[in-house]
Amino acid sequence: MPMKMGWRWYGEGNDPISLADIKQIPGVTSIVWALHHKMPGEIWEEEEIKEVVDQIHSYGFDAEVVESVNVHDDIKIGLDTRDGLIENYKTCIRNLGKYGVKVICYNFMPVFDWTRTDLFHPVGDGSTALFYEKDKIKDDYKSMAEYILNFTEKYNMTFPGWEPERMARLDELFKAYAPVTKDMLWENLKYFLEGVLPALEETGIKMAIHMDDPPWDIFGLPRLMVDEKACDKLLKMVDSPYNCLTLCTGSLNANPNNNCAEIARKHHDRIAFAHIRNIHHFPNGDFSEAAHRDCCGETGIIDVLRALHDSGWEGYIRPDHGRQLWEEGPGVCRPGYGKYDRALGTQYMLGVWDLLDKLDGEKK
Ligand code: DNO
Repeated sequence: MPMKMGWRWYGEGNDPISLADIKQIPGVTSIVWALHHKMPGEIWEEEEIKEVVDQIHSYGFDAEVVESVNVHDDIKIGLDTRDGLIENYKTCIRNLGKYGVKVICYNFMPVFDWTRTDLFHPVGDGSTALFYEKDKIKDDYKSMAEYILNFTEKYNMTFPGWEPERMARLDELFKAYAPVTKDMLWENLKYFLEGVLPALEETGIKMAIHMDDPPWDIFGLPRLMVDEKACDKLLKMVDSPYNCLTLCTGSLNANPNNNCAEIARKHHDRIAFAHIRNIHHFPNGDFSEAAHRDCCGETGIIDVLRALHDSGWEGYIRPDHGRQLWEEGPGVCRPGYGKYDRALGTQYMLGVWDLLDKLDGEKK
């Protein structure tokens, strides 16, 4: 079975890009979806799951990857309430298993998911991209969160991981995380994974942890999935084929010392899902997201694809963030999730993959 090309879709009425639009992109077979109205800890009911899966199937796509079922802060912090919340998570896994889901992407980042300081930063060719200015992410977590939340409010577009209800309790959350060291966070992740494992074994669903974005501690909050060593540790800590990675090249390579192709070669059998994104680094440590074409950034997109291809990898892959092109200004698309650059990125990835297939065929 070859790899399966996916596309993240935010759902009917919640995404300006329709399933009919996505259908016109050659090679996309899998819709990566979620119930975006759900708060962490809530049960995803069967009827709600069925409704979305049916919509996706009606266009001939599979609905086998969910991104994300978010993990409640109490589980990450290790509070007494976590056992009940883990039970709820297991119910979500079982319900998703009934509708053919094979992979759940999730993250274990305290408080914030992906973090950027500019969502529409000029790239220099008329397009814009997400940008990270290192000096702006120091102590003032509130102004960073305010920037993102003002944006979501103004354009009536909530972002997963940036739920306004949670963000309204920022001080409380920071206080609750204060005693949580990196070691404790690892322990809490292990406890969570061991807790959900029976539901994974029953349903055959793989949990694929997303890399931390950016891959370093921010605002004093510990971050775990930051490099190759962390991937090794995670996979060994719960050594089950259901404990997997989402190899997010853009997240990892925000630290230019991370070699994503090497991680792909080493752990291909435990990479259930790959997010392919290119990063351009500035000498002062700032970075911008870039087009998928290898030479537009320094992430090594061709090397990563080749590493996956040469290992006979059969997981799910999707273009991650793209730039915003043409009329895709603020309010027109979700930052990073416009239509055009992700479609271009898909074709670039498939072009590389098809050529690698052809070269292999010629060797035989
Ligand atoms: C950003 C995404 C992340 C990802 C979560 C997974 O665009 O890649 O928000 O979905 O971290 O839980």
